Amino acid sequence: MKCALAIAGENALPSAFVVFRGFSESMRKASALGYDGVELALKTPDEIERKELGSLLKQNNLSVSCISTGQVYASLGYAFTDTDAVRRKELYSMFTSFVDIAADYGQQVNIGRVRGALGEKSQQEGDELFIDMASKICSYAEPKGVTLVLEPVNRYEIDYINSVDQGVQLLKKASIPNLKLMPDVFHMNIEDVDIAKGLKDNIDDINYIHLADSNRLAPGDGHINFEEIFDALKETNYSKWCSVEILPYPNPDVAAERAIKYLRNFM
Ligand code: LER
Ligand code: MN
Repeated sequence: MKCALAIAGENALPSAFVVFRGFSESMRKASALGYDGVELALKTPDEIERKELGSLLKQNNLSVSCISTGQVYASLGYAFTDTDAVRRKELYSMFTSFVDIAADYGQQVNIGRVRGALGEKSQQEGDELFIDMASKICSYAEPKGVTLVLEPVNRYEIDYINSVDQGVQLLKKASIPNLKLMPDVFHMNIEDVDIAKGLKDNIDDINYIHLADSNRLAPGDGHINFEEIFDALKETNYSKWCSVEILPYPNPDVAAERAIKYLRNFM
């Protein structure tokens, strides 16, 4: 199993769930702490220049685990469930550019809160809007070897696809080969009955896992049972990426260091 750290650009919203901001310095620190890779939480596809990204990764001996897109929703308000044709076109175009980056770096693009809310829409309507957008982006991504990963997010952040079960149902309905699941144990702790069992039972659909403790601090600093989670993952021979997506407390350096030190006990 490989372990990444989620990082963002300097201009990321204060609410972005990352410990470090600024790509160059963040990568230097992630590498020094022993992370295998970085998850790039991007607001727009042009936030990092491709050549610069390549040389930073090489310099620091890191891989990109995934391009994550929470800020596309939080900062710019784009959503897969939007009904506005112009906004849908803009979102499609932005995601194809993310896919282009992922084709060279990471081969995965996340769909977290950017799937959007249901609001007044029925579940059926939401599903149709989501599947329409996901199919188009996944068709573009498929020949480039890129997978999109859908992240169930707890009800206090969004009203659509909160639990792993709901995510799996939507994947079944969509039936898109390069659309997979990305559980986040922080959200599972709120929405799912049993985190370890939920991961184990759905392992065939899972391509990526977000790690944070119950309070979104470093794993080990809350009350999620990580030993049980990693036992379950080991039983399934999970060897893909997991990524640390936590708040920068008590401060960014301490949080990032505590997380990797604790997780290495299980990996
Ligand atoms: C938000 O809570 C989160 O976990 C992100 O990864 C999803 O956009
Ligand atoms: Mn997450």
